[in-house]
Amino acid sequence: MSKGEFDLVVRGGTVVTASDTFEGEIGVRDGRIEAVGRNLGRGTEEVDATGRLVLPGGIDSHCHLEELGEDGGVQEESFASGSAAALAGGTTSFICFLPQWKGHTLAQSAPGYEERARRSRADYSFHQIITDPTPEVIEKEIPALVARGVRSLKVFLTYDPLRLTDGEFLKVLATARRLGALVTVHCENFEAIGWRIQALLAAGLTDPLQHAWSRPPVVEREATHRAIALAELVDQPIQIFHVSCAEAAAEIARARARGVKVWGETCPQYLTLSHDDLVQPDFEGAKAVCSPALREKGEAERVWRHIQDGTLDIVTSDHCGFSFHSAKKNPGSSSYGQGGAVARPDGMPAFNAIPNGVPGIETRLPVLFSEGVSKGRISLNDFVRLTAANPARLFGLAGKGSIVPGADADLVVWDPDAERSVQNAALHHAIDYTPWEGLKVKGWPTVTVRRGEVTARDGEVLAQPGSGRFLPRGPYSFIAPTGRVPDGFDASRYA
Ligand code: DUC
Ligand code: ZN
Ligand code: ZN
Repeated sequence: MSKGEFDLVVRGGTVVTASDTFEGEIGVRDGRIEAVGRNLGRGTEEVDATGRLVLPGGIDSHCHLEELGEDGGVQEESFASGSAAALAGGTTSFICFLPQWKGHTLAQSAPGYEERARRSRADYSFHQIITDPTPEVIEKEIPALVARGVRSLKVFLTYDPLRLTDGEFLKVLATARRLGALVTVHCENFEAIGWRIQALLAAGLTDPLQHAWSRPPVVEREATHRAIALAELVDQPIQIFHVSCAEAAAEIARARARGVKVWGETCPQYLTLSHDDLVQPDFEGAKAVCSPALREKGEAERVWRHIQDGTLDIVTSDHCGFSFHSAKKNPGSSSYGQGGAVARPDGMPAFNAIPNGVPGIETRLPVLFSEGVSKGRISLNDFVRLTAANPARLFGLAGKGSIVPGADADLVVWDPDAERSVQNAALHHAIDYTPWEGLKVKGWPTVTVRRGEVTARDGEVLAQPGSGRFLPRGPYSFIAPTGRVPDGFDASRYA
């Protein structure tokens, strides 16, 4: 192929960003967008987007890949398979989690994890999970980590080996404030869930549906309220992960109205699934066990409303690599559960031993597009904002999430009219099911470009393992504290 003016030109499509929709061509050189306009010169490679949309590559800022357990267990989804699924589904960058095992330093936890991540085909960054904020972790390890570009911490307010007490959470918030990092929070009340689990087991109620009964919306609402209140006390910006119900979203809206810097994330499962998915024959309800839990029918529509009113800023997958046969029906010692296995007469685990989480890194964009844009709940620009622009802005991913000269050439050519039925057999993840099996969707990605390279086309993944890049995140002003602390006393400088 003779050399063109650009390495790649995407032509003929309707370009959509978080703020604009226009007919245009995109010229790419050295992995970056060089020109956006009309009548651009030839590209060495050309992508025909006639009749299609051209969107910024998706950013999935919350997914679990190849996580290593202290017992030597590894989550089934590898970086190579999970990132193939990401690219096939139109996602060019993701943020996953560096684990901390309780009782261990960060350095001792999950050795070799960053080495494993280098197998990714998509670009990636990390959140650091903090389960044990010892003086060494707080004073030495977190500062070193932030300096290396890991600029967000994840804390859990539930799960036995992961959760923090309020006092520990305050220490993490104060540390993040001093260092200019964002704190992301899993909000559920651990003690309340434990109390409900014991009662449900004592009553002989052990089905997957009881997973939802063990952690109803009030449990999430209380923890969301508490997380925001403690963040407000410290004046540390936070993001509430995976909001599943209107009650929790309302806590975010109320806090925002009084000027607190708090953002909200939700996931396709909370916009499309319900208790009905937990009540399925042959133990298949286990496929829909995730936390926070799925809610009663009707709740999803209320969560959509909080997307529409701007309370929820981001839609991620919370992708988890637990297959139905190997993990959901045969739990090992996953951290994402609460309580030991109770034997049921059918040999299946009780609800509280089923590992929590659903796979969705590849279906996130098609399901959201179909249920959101195609069904008229959100606009095209909202779709881009929720899935690419806001994750980039909120997590400081410079050069990502937009289509402007100078940005990384991460693009998805999207067919808004393609009608598909979601089939696990056609997905690229390593998991043996999708909770959206058989869902009819309208809208599907056809070509995914990552830093100027065509990485997936019509369901075929072309990128090689190891072609993704680590994305270090430097300081960014969007997450600066407000400067308002109770009584004008900034305790985080001393604690
Ligand atoms: N929720 C899940 O469902 N799985 C993993 C972690 C989480 O918070
Ligand atoms: Zn979580
Ligand atoms: Zn998660």
